[in-house]
Amino acid sequence: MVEPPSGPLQRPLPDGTVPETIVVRTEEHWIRIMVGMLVIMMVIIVLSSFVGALHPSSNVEVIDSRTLHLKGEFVESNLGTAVEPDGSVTVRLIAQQYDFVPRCVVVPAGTPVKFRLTSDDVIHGFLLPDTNVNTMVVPGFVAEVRTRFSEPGDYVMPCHEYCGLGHQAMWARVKVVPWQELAKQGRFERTSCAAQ
Ligand SMILES: [Cu+2]
Repeated sequence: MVEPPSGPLQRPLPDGTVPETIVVRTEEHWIRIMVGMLVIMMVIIVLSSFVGALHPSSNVEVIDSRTLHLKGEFVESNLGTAVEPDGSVTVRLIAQQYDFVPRCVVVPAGTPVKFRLTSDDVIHGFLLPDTNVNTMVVPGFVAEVRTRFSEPGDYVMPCHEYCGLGHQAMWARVKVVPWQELAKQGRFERTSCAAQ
C-alpha cells in the first residue's frame, strides 16, 4: 500500500483546492523569511557604516563656480594642504576636466584630515580607495569629507564619475607622510608634491 505524502500541500484534496489555513500559514512563513532578510541587510548596512565610518555627505554649502579662481576659499594660493590652528589639516581641491588641482597633496598620518572640494565645470567624483572617502563633486557646491590616515603611504584619487572623453585619465595622488615630515615641508611642496 502506498503511503500518503506527508507534506500538507502534497496531500490529495477532494476538490483540488488548497485549504485556506495552509495558504495563510505558507504566506506567513515566507513573509517572516523576507522580513528576516531585510533585517539582516539593514544590520549589515548600519554596522558596516559605523565600522567603516561611511556616511552620506551632509555638507550643503553653495559656491559660485564662475568665480572660483578670482576670489574666496578656492583661489589658487589657497589650494592644497593647510594646517589649522587646532592641529587638524584641511585639503582644498578643485576638480575640473580632466584633472584635480593640485594633482598631488601631502597629508600627515594619524591626524584628522578634512577634504573640501568643488568643481568648476561638470560633476566629478572623488574616491580614496580603502578609506571612507567617496563623494560627488558638483559644480556650485562644496563637498566636504573627513578622514584619518593611520599609516604613511600613497593613495591614488581617481575621478569615479564619468565627466567626459578624458575621464579615464583623471587621477591625482594623496601622499601620507609622518607629521614631522609634513611640518618640515613648505607650502609649495605640500601643494604640488612636485619634488616626489
Ligand atoms: Cu571624471
